Amino acid sequence: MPDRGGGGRGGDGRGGGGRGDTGGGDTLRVVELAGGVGGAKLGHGLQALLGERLTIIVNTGDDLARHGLEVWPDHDTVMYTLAGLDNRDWGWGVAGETFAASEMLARYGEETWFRLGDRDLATHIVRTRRLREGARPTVVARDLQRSLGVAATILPMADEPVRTQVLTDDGWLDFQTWFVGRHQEPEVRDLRFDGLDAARPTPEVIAALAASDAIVVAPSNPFVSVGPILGVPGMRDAIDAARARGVTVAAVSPIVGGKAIKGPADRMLASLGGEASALGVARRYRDWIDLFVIDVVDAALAPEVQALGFSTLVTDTLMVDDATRARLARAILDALAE
Ligand code: FO1
Repeated sequence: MPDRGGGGRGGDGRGGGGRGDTGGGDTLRVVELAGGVGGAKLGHGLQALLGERLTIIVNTGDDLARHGLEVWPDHDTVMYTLAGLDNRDWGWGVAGETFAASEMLARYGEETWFRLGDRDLATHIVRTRRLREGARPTVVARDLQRSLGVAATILPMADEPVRTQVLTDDGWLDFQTWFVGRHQEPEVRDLRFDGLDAARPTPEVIAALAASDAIVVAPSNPFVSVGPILGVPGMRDAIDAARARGVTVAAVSPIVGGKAIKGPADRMLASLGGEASALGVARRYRDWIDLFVIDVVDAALAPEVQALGFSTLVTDTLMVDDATRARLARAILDALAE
């Protein structure tokens, strides 16, 4: 592995704490498009520098109902991470979690392969009550975040339900049934996003994009995290309108050295067409991204990525702790502020 001294413009690892330094980029109003773990880590780094000037639009296609409760994995992963409550070993759920309720659910014959911890269940109980009382998902999300002290704003991409389905040799599977229930093992032949055509960006999403100075696409799965967000009718128009007024869209490659840091993005790139490399992702993003952020491991790909029309930032994109989360955020904001 090359020296991860920070590479290109990589920052100095400061970041963290409130406004960060007065370096470029901290006054920017930034919108991050995010899926689960990768989006949460970068969002944590961005929040350390931007505070309430950060808005994160999260994918809702992974959402599901369990035990009669509404569970929003991507939203909750981002929320817990930005609240400093994230389980660093798993990347999802709450640190120090217990599973007493889950054990009791199993005794009643409930399926517990999708593991819901005791603290996590509190989130689903409050959320489900509010939704049943008629509150909009966006409003419920915001109130949960405020209760946990999250400074940034995390917005569901739409308030209408969207459910990702995965086609395998065993037929169509709900996303979490494939991702968790089947351990991502069956090869993905196709994807479907039920409800996507009837979904619309919320007024809050439209307003955040209209007010943004920069848009950052997290190192999330281009198919099942970024894909559904972009697929919401009207979302691309809102992003294109931002670009037309000079907003730069930066995307961080979710593929490093031909591999996904976490999750199935590399295998999906291979099985759904495309190349499991940062270049393969760049090709998918080429008509709406301005700046492509690649890891130092893939520095040799920079000329080919630039040939696609992108500017590139080569830096250390591995986020293994608070400092490296903030360093990547700093490097991106500095590049965006240029
Ligand atoms: N991922 C797992 O691999 N196993 C689980 O049992 C599991 C439970 C779970 C509960 C709540 C939640 O918000 C996320 C959970 N995840 C679990 C992660 C989740 O499946 C993925 O992180 C996202 O859907 C992908 O972005």
